[in-house]
Amino acid sequence: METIYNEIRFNTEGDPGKWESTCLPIGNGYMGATFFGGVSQERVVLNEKTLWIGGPSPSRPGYDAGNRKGAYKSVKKVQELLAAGKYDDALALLPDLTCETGDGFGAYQCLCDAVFDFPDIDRSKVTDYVRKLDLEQSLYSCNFSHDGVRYFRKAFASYPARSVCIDFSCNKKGCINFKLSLDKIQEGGTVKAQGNRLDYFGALTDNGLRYYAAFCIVTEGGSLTSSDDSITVSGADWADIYFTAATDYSDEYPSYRNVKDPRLTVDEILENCVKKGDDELFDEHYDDYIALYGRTKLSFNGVKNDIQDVESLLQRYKDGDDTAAAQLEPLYFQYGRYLLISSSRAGSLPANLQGVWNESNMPPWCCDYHINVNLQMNYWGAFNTNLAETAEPLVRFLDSLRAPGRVTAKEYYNIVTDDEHPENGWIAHTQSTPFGWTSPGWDFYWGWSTAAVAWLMLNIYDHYEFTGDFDFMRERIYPIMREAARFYTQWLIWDEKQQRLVSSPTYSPEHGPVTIGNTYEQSLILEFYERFLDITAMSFGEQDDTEINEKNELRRKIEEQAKLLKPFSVSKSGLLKEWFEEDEHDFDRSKIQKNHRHISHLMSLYPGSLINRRTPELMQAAIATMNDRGDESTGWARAYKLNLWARTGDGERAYKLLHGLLTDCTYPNLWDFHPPFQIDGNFGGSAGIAEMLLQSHEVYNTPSDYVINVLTAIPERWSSGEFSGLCARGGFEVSAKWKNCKPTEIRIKSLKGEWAYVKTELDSITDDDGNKVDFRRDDDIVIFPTKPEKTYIIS
Ligand code: FUC
Repeated sequence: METIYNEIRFNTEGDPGKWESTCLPIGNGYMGATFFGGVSQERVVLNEKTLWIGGPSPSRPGYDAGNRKGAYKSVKKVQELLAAGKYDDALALLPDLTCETGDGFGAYQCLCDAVFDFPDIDRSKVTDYVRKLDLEQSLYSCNFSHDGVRYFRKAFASYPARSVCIDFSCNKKGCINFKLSLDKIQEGGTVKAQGNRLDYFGALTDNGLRYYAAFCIVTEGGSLTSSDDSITVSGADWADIYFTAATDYSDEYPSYRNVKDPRLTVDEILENCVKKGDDELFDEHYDDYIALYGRTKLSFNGVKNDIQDVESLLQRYKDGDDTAAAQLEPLYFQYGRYLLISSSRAGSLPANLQGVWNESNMPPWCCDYHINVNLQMNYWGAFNTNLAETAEPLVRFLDSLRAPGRVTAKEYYNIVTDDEHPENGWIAHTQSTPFGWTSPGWDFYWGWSTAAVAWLMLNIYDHYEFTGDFDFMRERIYPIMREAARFYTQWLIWDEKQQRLVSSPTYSPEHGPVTIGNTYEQSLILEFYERFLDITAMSFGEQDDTEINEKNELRRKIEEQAKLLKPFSVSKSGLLKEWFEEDEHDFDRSKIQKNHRHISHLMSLYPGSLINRRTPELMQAAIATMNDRGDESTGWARAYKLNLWARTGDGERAYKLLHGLLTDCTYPNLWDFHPPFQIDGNFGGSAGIAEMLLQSHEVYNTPSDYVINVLTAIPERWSSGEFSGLCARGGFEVSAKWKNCKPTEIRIKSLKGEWAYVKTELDSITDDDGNKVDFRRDDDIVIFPTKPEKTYIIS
């Protein structure tokens, strides 16, 4: 496929007062940097992902992540009162089902702004200005002409070098002049310039977390002088500025600190940067980045994506221009992938509500890890868009929540881990933090979400389904899932009236009444159970009979419980019920909002799979539900609905949602907004585009016979095109070309050597050596065996 230049380009400077809509972001998972491209002053907002207030602190000796001691007694009472129909009495107890205190919840902090002043640049004399983010190289640049000189400013964030590298040059010797200083530093922080280094360090006043950041400037020609807190470069030919930062945060419960002085980390990194130099660092960065980003390509209707600035692109898109659509949509798709690579790499925390980018010390929702949709959505594109490595921080984060999550399981659910019952169950609720915050929120009516963990288990289970990496699953994923499974098996109770096994109390995010066994909780637990049964059908090399018996006993319990969860029912008006009790005469409708952004009863349409084309009645009820809820909403909710409609196979409707996301919920820099800026919509939108092009959640026969279904929800607007390198469950990389909305060629690369089940009318299969491949056809599905690393061409 021809190279496509995916760029986000502006012909105007950004506005530091409008950070979330005009900046351009780079990141390496650990750190983020956002640029505005100011010609006489460049302000760079800098982030280090572990710089959080909250958690344990000398000033908060009793920190217990909000857990309310013995809250399980109130939970039990609420269960009994709800079962007895004493609704008001149950509600009166809900304040006991919240966290004891919000103190220590904390917030993600902004490290500081780096301010580059260019005294000799007069804005009024600047011409031919362009600033852009080149997604193919993960490279920010800002170039312009001034007084007959062409200036080039570049920056990239390297994962292998764990640094941000900024480079200033121009086409005339001796013209690089600037002063570097810092702004918006943390309270009590120290800034010290000496020689070519500017260091900034301190400990957060809230929790004593130590941080260290430093810039190292290398120049050619001219002079470099440092004052107390700034460095000035005059008359240089070029300047390279290396930046890095670290904290003494560790994800280890309960101290959440490591012993290494962050200064040592910073010194080692900068030494390496200086040794390598900008060119070598860029090559190393590019190789690392392209190995991930370069796996997937997408183009529609033969249109190339190598032109004009993003503001006019968005305007033309809004005006209905077809070419603009065929440029913007693949760009948005790739931007989601770029943002994920830039904000989620092994070694740091997962992408938060703003990825890794944050200009405030009090960001919206503290920039935390919301797990009643947002963190899950951040990783929806990790597997189908071929970026499995970016999910490692998520797996690690969930693992780190197990120890504190056991305390919450004990206090709120009476599920106790002790010597006799090790790793006996962990749980977390709507919001979590790097300091193991797993207790419910400070208000029950958004803070309680027992099924959030079950939902996250679907995310990490997908790692195995898409990559087939058995060792990673056995060692990293399975222990997390097993402990979550132990939790739910002990939590569910029998409800006599409903004749079901239920989670109770339940609250459908974030609206409606408190009920017993709502669809959100019941369906997510069942989705999780089904997956758990699938993976535990395999042997994990259990060491002895005790382990085998334990596993079998857990499986037996889950098999039994799965049958009794009965998550779905259809209301009198033909909608999928969000609340089981919906049709009862005394059902409390006062808190229901018809167009509420959450549509949590459709979890089994997406990301789950229990509602699919083989369950036509439920599918019909789900579609009626989506129509009833409407299309307009906040950014992430539109991205969710895009994925939901894609799962129904309705390409036109999915496209409408994508169009709305891009026109109504996207800033000029292509960040998604809620408002405010929230990155989940970017990730969900990118995943949704992939979901329209390729689905693999439906099975042919047994649980692992995933059917590869290309162009599942293809709209007229994408009548011809090609994609390469999307991923399907079962361990396949899939590419396709199509015309008139019908595939002309499908290429399947097998990773694991599983049988392939491909839904297609095409009738000839060859392998990559040109040999004809025998296959069996069952109706619209072709079935053939594959070998690892071989590619099969269906035409
Ligand atoms: C959930 C949503 C809100 C917001 C917040 C971060 O609680 O309901 O809309 O996205 O997460």
